[in-house]
Amino acid sequence: MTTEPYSVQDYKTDLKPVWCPGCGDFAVLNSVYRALADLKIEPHETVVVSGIGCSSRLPGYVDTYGFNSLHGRALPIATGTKLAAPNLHVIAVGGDGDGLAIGGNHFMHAARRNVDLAYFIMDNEIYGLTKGQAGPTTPHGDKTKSTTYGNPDTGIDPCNLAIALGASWVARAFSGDVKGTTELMKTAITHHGFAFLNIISPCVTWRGDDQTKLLRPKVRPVPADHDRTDREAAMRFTNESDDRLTVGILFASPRASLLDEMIDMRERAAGVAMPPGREEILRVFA
Ligand SMILES: Cc1ncc(C[n+]2csc(CCOP(=O)(O)OP(=O)(O)O)c2C)c(N)n1
Ligand code: SF4
Ligand SMILES: [Mg+2]
Repeated sequence: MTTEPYSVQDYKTDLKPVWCPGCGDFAVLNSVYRALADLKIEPHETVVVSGIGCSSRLPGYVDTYGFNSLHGRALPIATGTKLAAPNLHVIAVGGDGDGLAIGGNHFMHAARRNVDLAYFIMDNEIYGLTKGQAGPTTPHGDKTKSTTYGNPDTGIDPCNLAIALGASWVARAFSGDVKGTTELMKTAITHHGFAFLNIISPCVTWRGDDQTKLLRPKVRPVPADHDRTDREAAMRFTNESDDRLTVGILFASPRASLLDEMIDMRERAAGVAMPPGREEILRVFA
């Protein structure tokens, strides 16, 4: 981090986003710019890694290091990046299909290992780039290009999954609320361990205007008295009833990250004491 003032403009590339007008991902991108500017994170201290999908185009629009990789492979690449360069802020991004279908296995292991990175899913409940097939978060009964009579599968709640898998920080956002999403991103980026933020980001092309119209009135903040260290309480905000979409930090329970554990093992094996703090850990790996 730096004391230099950074503005949103400093994080923009010359590429213009090619998303459809009205796509929720524009607002997500704005939140990323604002979060990085507010945190005063130097562009060269940051890497944004994605898979493939409309949402996975995002690294091309952010003037940090970036990697638009393979479908479903954002998390293993982000994990390798963090282990090889622990001083970098690693942010993985992508779609619901990318992260929960083909990439679902990697989601499981990044969460249980508590890899020290932030992961933002742009959840439009559809495969946008490939023209509107149902995906893992498509609600039961919804008609899509691949489920013309209605989706026979039950959609999964990504936050429910993340909490169950061992993520140490889990939150939900609505892309239309740029301020709220920005604040959640800032906390996710500075969290020590695996921070998962599911951002509901409507697809106007394959889900129509209805998705935004249906979702916006359901959005409500997590109650002020919610104990975010309570796993069971957090689970109650997942798989919510049809008229409610709670946004905010659902679960936060810090624990040793993968990097901490690896250093701990190495120090134990060498018979020397574990370095006391985060700065020490980063210095050992630098
Ligand atoms: C190995 C592989 N399988 C399938 C595809 C085709 N494919 C590209 S993007 C995509 C789904 C994208 O959906 P999502 O991740 O939800 O992103 P969105 O476009 O909705 O933002 C698929 C199936 C691919 N590129 N590579
Ligand atoms: S197809 Fe959907 S997700 Fe893709 S850019 Fe267009 S509105 Fe966004
Ligand atoms: Mg999608």
